[in-house]
Amino acid sequence: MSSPNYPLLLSTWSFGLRANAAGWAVLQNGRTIIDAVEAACRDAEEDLSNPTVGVGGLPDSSGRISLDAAMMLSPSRRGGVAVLRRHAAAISAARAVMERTPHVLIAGPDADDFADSVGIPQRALDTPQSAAAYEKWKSASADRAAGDAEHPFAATQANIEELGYGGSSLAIDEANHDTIGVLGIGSDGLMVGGCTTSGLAFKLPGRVGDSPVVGHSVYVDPAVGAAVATGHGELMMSHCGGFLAVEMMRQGRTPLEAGQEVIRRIAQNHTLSNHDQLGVIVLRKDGTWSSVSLQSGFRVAYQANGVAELRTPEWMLR
Ligand code: SD4
Repeated sequence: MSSPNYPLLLSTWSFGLRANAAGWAVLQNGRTIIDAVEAACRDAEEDLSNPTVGVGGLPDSSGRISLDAAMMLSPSRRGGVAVLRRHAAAISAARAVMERTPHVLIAGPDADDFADSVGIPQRALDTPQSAAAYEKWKSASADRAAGDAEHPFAATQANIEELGYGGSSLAIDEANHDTIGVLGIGSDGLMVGGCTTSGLAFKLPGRVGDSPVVGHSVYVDPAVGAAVATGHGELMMSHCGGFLAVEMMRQGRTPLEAGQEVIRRIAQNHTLSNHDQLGVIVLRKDGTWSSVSLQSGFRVAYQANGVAELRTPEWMLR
C-alpha cells in the first residue's frame, strides 16, 4: 500500500537535508525505512563538517566526547545507548539494542562493549576542532567558577552551549545545537523514529539527556504517530515530551496542537532563559505532520515525493 503522504523523512536542523538525502537513497535502493532512518542518522554522525553529532561532537566538562542515541518503532520495539565513548555509530548500537536484546537502554562502558559485541567498529570521536572548542570553554568556565564558590558546577550548567561558542550574541540555530532527530514513514506505512547526539556541550560527565531515553525525545506508537525533539534535554525529560506529544494525538489533538501542548507545559513549569531552545517534530500515522519550537532558529528538513526542503516551525512560543 502506498499513500500520497509517504514515504516521508523529517529531520531536525538544516543538516537534516543531507541526512534525509542519504536516507532517501537507501529507500530508493529498495531497503526499509528502518535502514533509511539509520542511514540519515549515520550521515550526521560521520559528517565532519557538523561539529555537533557523532565524530567531532562537542565534549563534556572533562574534555571527553560521549554519544547518546535511540531508535523506536513501537512500545515493544525500541532501544537506546547512552554515554558511548568509543564508537561513532551510536544509532546503529541503539538499533542493535532494539533488535537483538530484551532491553531498552544500555549505558556507559558496557554500551561500548555491547557495540563491540555486535561488530560496530570503534572510532576516535575527537577532532582538533572539538579539542580547541574544549580549551576555549575551559578557560571561560574557570573564570565563571572562580566567581561562584557556592555553586561549583555553575560553569558547567548555565548556558553551556553559549560558552561553547564563546559569545553572548548566541543565535539559537543549527550551529549550536547538536542532535539529529529523524522521523520516517515507509511506503508500507511503517513508522520509525531515530535520534543521535553528543548531548549538551560541556555537560557533566555521565549526564544523560532526552535523546537516548525513549519517551523523552523520540516516541513512536504505530496506532497513533511519532515525535522527536532537539534542544535542552532536561526540559523535554521533565515532561516526557515525546510521549506527551503522541499521547495528545491519541486524544484527538492535531500534530500542531500536540506539539504546542508540549512546549506550553514546559514553559509553564520552568523559568526559561533566552538561550533555551526546543524543537519538536510531530507526525501522525497518516503522514500529516507539524513542528513547533520555543523560539526562532529551529528548522525541519522535509523529504517526500521528490521534494527536499527546509521548513520553519509552524508555531513558536515566542
Ligand atoms: C540533549 N537534546 O542531550 C539533547 C541536545 C540537543 O540541540 O538536542 N541539542 O539534551
